[in-house]
Amino acid sequence: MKKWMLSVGFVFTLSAFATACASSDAQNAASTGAADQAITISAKNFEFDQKEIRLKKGDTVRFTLKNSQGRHAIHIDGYDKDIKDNDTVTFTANRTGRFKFVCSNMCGKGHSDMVGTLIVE
Ligand SMILES: [Cu+2]
Repeated sequence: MKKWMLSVGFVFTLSAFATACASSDAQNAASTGAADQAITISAKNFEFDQKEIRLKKGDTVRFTLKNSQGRHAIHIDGYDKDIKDNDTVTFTANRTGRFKFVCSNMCGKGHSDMVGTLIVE
């Protein structure tokens, strides 16, 4: 009898766990969304490894910045997005055009050379 009660308790605990995990997965999916494109930009003194990024209008993009040297950040004009080092920003490219992205962290003498273009077609 005791053994039977224990196993019922165990199964109940397991299913409660499974429910909790499933709902947090659903929340994660809702907050991060499914990205059409994942772009990682690597920055060093004083350039980005990608100077031109092309997206299709409506694409959801996950932008990640990794600094390999120095301290840089990215600001994307027109979309008003800021990405810090080791940070990922997700957004939908819902405006077409050419948008400048620049280093937004004063990093040294080559700071103003750190520019690129995001092209949304
Ligand atoms: Cu800079």
